[in-house]
Amino acid sequence: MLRCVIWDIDGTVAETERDGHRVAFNLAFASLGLPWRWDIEHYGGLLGVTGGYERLLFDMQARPDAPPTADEREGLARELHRRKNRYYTGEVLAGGMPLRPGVRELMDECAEQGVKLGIATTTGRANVDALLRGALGAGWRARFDAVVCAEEAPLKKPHPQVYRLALQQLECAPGDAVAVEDAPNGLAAAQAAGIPTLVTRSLYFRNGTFDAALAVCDDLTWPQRVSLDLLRRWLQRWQPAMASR
Ligand code: XBP
Repeated sequence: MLRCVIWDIDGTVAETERDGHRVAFNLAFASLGLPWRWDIEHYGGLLGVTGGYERLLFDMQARPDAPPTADEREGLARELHRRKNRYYTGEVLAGGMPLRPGVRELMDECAEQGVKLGIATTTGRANVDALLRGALGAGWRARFDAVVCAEEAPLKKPHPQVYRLALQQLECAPGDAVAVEDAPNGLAAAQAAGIPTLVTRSLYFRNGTFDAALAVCDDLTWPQRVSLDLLRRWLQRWQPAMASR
């Protein structure tokens, strides 16, 4: 029985990467006088690394002008990440970042039908708060029964930690939940926690292959509106298929 829908944030609930986090990273580089800039294409490649701090450290490996020692690189990455999050929650989200099509409708339907809502994300709590405050209003937190962020789940996707914690807080078995994700690392994390996963491909993962998904769509209204009824029908079809493997 479908009891919970657990949402990823970046790329899934809103298109936050290209015009949100990426722009804020570039503001952080500039604020420290660094010549580094992440263009749209380069950032797409970096999205294979989840977590902004981890992404910064990864990118520095290929930069001859990055600090020479691991300690210095970690210090710089921490400072850049702190600044990036400040720009993201302040300047970048100030203009408002809309929810992706169909997200609000599916969340509302869950609330109407008593299906719990959870969040499982590798980004920080302040980033989630700033995004959802803008999109859902100051009372957004009351809509969710569990909100698990980087602070509680330091092991980043594709590690399943964030999903396991969300299931615990929701008091929900993996087979009674559906995860909503946009990217291969997210799908792998939810799948490793045993949760059937709907993939709503984001800008950067339009051409991704998501063979293990419950279903794949371009957004929650295309090629058809994803309602709770449709999720339940997909689940009925999917569970027997999984059990017979
Ligand atoms: C999203 C990410 C994050 C954001 C920025 O992962 O990879 O790193 O880009 O987050 P997911 P930070 O959507 O799979 O949870 O706050 O760590 O910079």
